[in-house]
Amino acid sequence: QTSPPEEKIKTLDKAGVLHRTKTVDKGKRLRKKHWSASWTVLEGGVLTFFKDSKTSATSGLKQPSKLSTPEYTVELRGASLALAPKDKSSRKNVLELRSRDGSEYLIQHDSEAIISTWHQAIAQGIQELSAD
Ligand code: I3P
Repeated sequence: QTSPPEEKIKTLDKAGVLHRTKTVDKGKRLRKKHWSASWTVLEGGVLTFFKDSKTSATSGLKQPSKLSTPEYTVELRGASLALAPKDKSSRKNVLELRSRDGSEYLIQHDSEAIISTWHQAIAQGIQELSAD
């Protein structure tokens, strides 16, 4: 018995609360970093950062209509992801995501295990899209 190829199933890849900040907007470096905790969803080749960390995580799953509006949505097609160089932040476990439109985001969590699963999941999302 064979199971269907996993990449054809569009489903929720991952969701959770991460710290994130945007550092470059379409090629323009932003002056200040504004770190915030954000409900973050990886689904169908798109990474979505919601405005807050709580509303969506609790009521949002039961009542999707109550989901707060996304603050940033990042198309993973053509994006790249790496551990952020030390000079980008004093925080630990920071990932740097560059989107195809020239924007950059830092993504952080105090837990190395949690950031490592996000690293894998986002990298896999990017890889699957480049294979199309
Ligand atoms: C920034 C704030 C950021 C910090 C940034 C500071 O100060 O403390 O958290 O980034 O460091 O400039 P302010 O609140 O006055 O804007 P990290 O936490 O990522 O280190 P930076 O100047 O080295 O980017």
